[in-house]
Amino acid sequence: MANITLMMIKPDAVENGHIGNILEKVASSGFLIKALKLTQLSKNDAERFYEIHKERPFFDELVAFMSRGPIVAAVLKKKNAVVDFRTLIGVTNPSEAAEGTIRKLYATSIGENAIHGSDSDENAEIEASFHFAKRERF
Ligand code: 3AN
Repeated sequence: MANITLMMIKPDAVENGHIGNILEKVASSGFLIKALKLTQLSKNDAERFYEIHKERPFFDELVAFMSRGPIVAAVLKKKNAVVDFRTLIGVTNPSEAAEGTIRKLYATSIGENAIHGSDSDENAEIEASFHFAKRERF
């Protein structure tokens, strides 16, 4: 079992001033920060990151949203990181997310849903490499 996941605090949550609260919740839930940066995706970066969704009707909206302002990217470590982090963030649609999850607390819509977490161990490694050079990962 791999023990890392890739988190992004999305532009909506950064704009709304939630970086500190989200990092505190992540850390107090047992995730160790192994890489961390404030950065901004270009349109091309967002298209590459979400390539798997390119045929979906919301793709253009998703790319515009994810590239409109800064994000926080992080590699997080914990036993069973991918599954446990997706539990912590809640389901895609914040109106259906469980009480206490990050999306329930901080997301405003299914499109602007505050936070990303990798959906598999394989994608966690691909996404970590997308955002971080080797010397930025600890
Ligand atoms: P998750 O982030 O929960 O794994 P995915 O992988 O299905 O969800 O979707 C990736 C991102 O695409 C979501 N985080 C959200 O920003 C956006 N998205 C997903 N479904 C929709 C939708 N129906 N309308 C608009 N944006 C969506």
